[in-house]
Amino acid sequence: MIADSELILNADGSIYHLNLLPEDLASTIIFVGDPDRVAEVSKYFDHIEVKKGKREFITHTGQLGGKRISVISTGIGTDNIDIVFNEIDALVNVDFATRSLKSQLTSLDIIRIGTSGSIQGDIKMGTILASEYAIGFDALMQYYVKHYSEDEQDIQSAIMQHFPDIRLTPYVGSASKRLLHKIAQDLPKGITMTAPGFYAPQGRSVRSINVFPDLIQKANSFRIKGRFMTNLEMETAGIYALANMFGHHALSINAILASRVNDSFSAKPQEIIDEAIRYVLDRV
Ligand code: R1P
Repeated sequence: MIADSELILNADGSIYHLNLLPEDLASTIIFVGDPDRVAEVSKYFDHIEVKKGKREFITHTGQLGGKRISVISTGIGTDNIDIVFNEIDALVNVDFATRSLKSQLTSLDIIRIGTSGSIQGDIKMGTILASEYAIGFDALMQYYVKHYSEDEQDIQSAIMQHFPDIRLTPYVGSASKRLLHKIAQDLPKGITMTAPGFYAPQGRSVRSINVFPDLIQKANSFRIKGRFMTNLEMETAGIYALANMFGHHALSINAILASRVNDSFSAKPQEIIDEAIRYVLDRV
C-alpha cells in the first residue's frame, strides 16, 4: 500500500499537481512546455471532453479522428517533468482505491512538442527535428536508478570525455524506436542537449560571467559514431530517461526557433510551433 504522503490525492480523488482523475487521461499524451500551447494543440481536436489544471499543469483531453489524446503542459524544466511523469504513471498504473500497483501495467505514448535552439549551422530556424537521444546536464537522474543500453553508455562516456570540467554526471535517454518510426521517419534526427537553465546553463551571457563560456562550441563539436549534438532545450533527457525507466514510450519533437551558432532568433516562432503541432497530430 502506497502511503498518503507518497501518493497525494486531492479531496475529489484527483492526483495532487495535475488535478486529474484516472479517467481524464488518454494513453496517447502530448507534452508542451507552455500552458498557452495546450489550446493551440486541442483546437485541432474534433471534440474536447476534459479541461482541467492546476499551476502550470493544464490538461485538455479529446478526440481526433477517432483517437483519444491528452495534451498536458509541463512548464519549464526537468524538475517539472519529474512531477508530471510520476503523476501520469500513477494515474494509469496505480489503483487509487487500494493504493497499490496494478497487476497489469499500461505503457503510455508520450510526444513532446517543444521549442528549441539549434547548435549546428546547417540546422536552420524553422526546422522540425526529432531527438533520437538526449543528454541531461541536470541532476534529475542522480535520484533514480535507470538501466543504460550499450548505446547510451557509449554516449555517456563520450560526453564525459568531451566535457571533462562538468561537475555532475550527465545522463542519457533514448527515444522510443516505434514512435521514431511512426512519427519522425521523415524528420532530421539528432542528439539533444537538455540544460538545467536557460541562460548560463545554455551558454548565454547577458550580464553573467559563465563558467563555460564556450558551451555551444563544445556541444557543436561533439561526435559519436557519426551522430552529433543538434539542439538545446530543457526537458527531453528527463522525459526520455523516465520513460525508459517506467516502460513508457516517448518522442521529443523540436521546433527550432533559434540558431545559437548564427546568433539569431526566428521572427515567426508561432508559425513554426504550429507546423510542428500539425505535423505531429497528422501522424499520431
Ligand atoms: C525555454 O524558453 C523553454 O522553451 C523550451 C525549453 O525546453 C524550455 O521549456 O521548450 P517549450 O517551448 O516546450 O517550453
